[in-house]
Amino acid sequence: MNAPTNTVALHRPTAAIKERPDATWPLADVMALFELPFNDLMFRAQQAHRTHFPDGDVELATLLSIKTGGCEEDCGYCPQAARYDTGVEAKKILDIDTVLDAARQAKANGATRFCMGAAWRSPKERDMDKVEEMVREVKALGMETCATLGMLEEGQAEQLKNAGLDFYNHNIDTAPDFYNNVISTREYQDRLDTLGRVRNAGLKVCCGGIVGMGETREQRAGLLAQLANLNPYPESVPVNHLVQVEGTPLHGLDPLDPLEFVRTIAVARIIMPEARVRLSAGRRQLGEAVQAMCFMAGANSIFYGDKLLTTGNPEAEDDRALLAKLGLKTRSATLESAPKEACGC
Ligand code: SAM
Ligand code: DTB
Ligand code: SF4
Repeated sequence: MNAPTNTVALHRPTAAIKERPDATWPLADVMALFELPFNDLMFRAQQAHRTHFPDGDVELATLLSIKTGGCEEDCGYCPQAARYDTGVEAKKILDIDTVLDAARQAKANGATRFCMGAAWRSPKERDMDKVEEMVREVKALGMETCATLGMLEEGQAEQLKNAGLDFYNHNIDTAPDFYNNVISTREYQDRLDTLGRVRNAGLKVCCGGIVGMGETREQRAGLLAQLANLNPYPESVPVNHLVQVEGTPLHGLDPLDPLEFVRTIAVARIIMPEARVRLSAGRRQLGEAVQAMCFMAGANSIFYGDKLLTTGNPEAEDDRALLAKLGLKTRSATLESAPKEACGC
């Protein structure tokens, strides 16, 4: 497979978002955006997007599950929770060569970021050495690195930063007042604590949530308000559309109206204007027209490659065809630490 040719070189990695002294988003203001006539909301989102991302490029991030299944947590959406009968088998952590082969392939296909995910409540100290080696080696390939390993203890974020990690993904998943409907084995505050450790270690934050879990519009607004009120707000905001997996408690819900998903993306763009808003899980179910509306609403990042962690994602070839059809360029990052031959300048 070839890398997309319609790339735009940025000559810098994703910029860090600055602290904002007094900026907060009251829930009522976020709700008011959700309630706008659709075209007015899209117009506002386009204005924000064009102001902050004049190149209008789309970032390609490839995911790899480095440790699949057997997770002790009870997240109601997750096929990897051991307690649900979903057909996902628990596997051991991948070896470094397998991870590097996948990263090289992702880079050859045009991805600039490689995200390593583990089905852990939190990483054990014995896992950290292996993950740090993965991060070091993937970074040496000239890719942006991201990891999502669950909750971090004091010091672990620093260990990952020292190994060369750029981003840590840890989602708050939903609004505080809906959270207990979905997860009982960890608290909302635990998630915020981990995000604080990630920030303090100087890592960039990738944090978002899932919609379509039976929450109300106000709770979708609540999720986005929580994210926007983190100070600074996350550099990357993955907006996942629930992938309903048989065997999980959330399987069988009425799917979210696709236009409500587009609205969610648009509101995220307006209230976190400098963030990469990632159209994340659930793209297979959305189809091309809804995805095109999401790009119009300000989504400028996707998970790229035929698999997310355990579930399917559109084929890379189909994504390239869609981006080409829409005339969308892809981001080509030139990383400070990238070897010369990886430089896109
Ligand atoms: N175990 C770690 C944790 O929970 O933080 C990292 C991996 S976990 C799979 C990462 C995120 O994937 C979750 O927080 C959730 O937002 C998302 N996710 C998991 N299953 C999903 C599903 N079925 N549909 C949409 N998003 C999902
Ligand atoms: C995120 O917000 N979504 C990704 C990534 N971060 C780790 C995970 C989606 C998982 C979808 C279900 C699965 O494939 O297991
Ligand atoms: Fe485990 Fe993460 Fe899945 Fe929750 S989302 S069950 S913590 S893998």
